[in-house]
Amino acid sequence: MKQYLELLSDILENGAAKGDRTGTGTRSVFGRQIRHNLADGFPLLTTKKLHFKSIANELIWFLSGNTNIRWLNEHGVNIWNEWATEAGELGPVYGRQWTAWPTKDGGSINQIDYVVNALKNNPNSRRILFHGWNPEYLPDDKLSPTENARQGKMALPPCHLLYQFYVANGKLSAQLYIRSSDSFLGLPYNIASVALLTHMLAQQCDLIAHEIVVSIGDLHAYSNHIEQINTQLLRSPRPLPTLIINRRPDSIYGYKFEDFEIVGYDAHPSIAAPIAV
Ligand code: UFP
Repeated sequence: MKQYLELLSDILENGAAKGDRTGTGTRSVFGRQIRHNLADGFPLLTTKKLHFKSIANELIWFLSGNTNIRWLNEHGVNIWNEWATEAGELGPVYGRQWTAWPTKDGGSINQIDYVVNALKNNPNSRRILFHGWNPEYLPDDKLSPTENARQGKMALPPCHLLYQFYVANGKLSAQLYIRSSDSFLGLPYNIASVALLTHMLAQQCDLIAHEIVVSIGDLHAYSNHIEQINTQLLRSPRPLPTLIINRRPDSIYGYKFEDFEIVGYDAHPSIAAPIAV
């Protein structure tokens, strides 16, 4: 994950000072990309220990269509707590749009079903994608995340929002577009998450997981993460771990955290950093 460290240096060297919604202040660059061949290992950052359990359970939660943090909390994931209402609701965020995009007649569309079906039956298609950006449900900037969720809007608009898949020679690649990326806290999670999803889809569709491409719009470092970023830049990346999936569930919705095994994850210690809400 040398490319990740290069992006951090790029932000520090070339980033424009930019104010932001959270009032924290950032250094920011626009339009960057990371590519990784999954045959070279599972892209879980080694210059800082990541909590793979949170990444996997969050993805399982997205795929279940759930938008309440209670299930996450029960499964040891607390990354969404700051944005939820007292009842744990986040509004129609990721999972809702992925699996039940609301339609004008009161029904819904499962975009994940569409992707699985296309990968199995029409792998040459150039239309194999799902999208989280549903303008009708975006939050009102003047209201707090929790107030938006109370009113049936998303607490936070999607950051990782467009997932496109590509099949050639029996190999599955994925490209993810992230409109806004917290380079220190969010990006390592988002990279591992799209890699895991690609492995799961490959298993379900009898394909070989190949390359992930992560394209980023506003890539930023918060002003209160600079010290942590510098600490990380002094560390040397180690060999990547391997992902083993122990079971083949009946569908993309059947995975459990226990199905995944990360082998050989030898990471530098974790680095704490405040999250901008
Ligand atoms: N963010 C990520 N990745 C995510 C996620 C959020 O980097 O998966 F959900 C960060 C990006 C940004 C903030 O720093 O959260 C969202 O703020 P905004 O909506 O103003 O871009």
